[in-house]
Amino acid sequence: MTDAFTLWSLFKDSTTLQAVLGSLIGFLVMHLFQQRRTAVPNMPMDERLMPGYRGGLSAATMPSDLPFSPEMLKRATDFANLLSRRRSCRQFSERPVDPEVVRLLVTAAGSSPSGAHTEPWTYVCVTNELMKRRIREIVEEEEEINYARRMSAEWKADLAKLRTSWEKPYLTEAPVIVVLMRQVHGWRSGREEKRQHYYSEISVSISAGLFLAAVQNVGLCTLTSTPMNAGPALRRLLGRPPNEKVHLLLLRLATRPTMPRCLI
Ligand code: IYR
Repeated sequence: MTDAFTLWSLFKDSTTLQAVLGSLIGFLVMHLFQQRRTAVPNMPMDERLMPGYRGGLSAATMPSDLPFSPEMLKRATDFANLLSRRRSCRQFSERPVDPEVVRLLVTAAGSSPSGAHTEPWTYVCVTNELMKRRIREIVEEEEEINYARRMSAEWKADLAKLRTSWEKPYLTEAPVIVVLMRQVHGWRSGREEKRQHYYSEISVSISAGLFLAAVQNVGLCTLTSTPMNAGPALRRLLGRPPNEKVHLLLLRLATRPTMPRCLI
């Protein structure tokens, strides 16, 4: 009791002690507040993406908690194996893909890092037969000129082993065509002021990579395609605004490819 009294008298008379304790309390309150603001919401991602679903990674096996070995090695091996089985396919099954799966694949791709977190991508998923036919017409019209005049002899020689040509029947066979648009810039406060997009090419390409991995993970296939000179007409067909440019065409199919990997 006497000790407590002495401590209190010391504290009461010392402005230094008061200042130290005050700072300590202030620091603790700030720290707690920050923790609350940045803490990952308790709800697991699975549950947020798909209510009722409780599979996937449990809290105990989130990547940051993985024991170094052997679990980490096993996961690294499994993932490398999964991705090494990816193929660029030009023959597609026409079986449709569940739209909810497509939405989740785009959600995965949207987790990509981007310059100043501007997320400069738009995934346009086309399943409509008429639209796919129009996309094919636009691409084939340009590819015919590309193969005839715009591509060098060296380029065509390098492609010979892949047996590609201006003809793209897979554009109407694939159940989904995903056109990945790059937003060259964005908008602030409605459409009044342009918003700068930093490293948009790199950001969109990283996102495309995550998309390919996500597609591979569900057993579907893609063909990444960059149809030279067809971008503006595709953008207009899809009704996308002028600040978006066609970055890539990503095609997806429902089943494994109908052809084995070209061993060359
Ligand atoms: N875009 C054309 C040509 C083409 C170019 C490259 I480089 C490839 O790796 C594959 C094809 C086409 O799709 O046929």
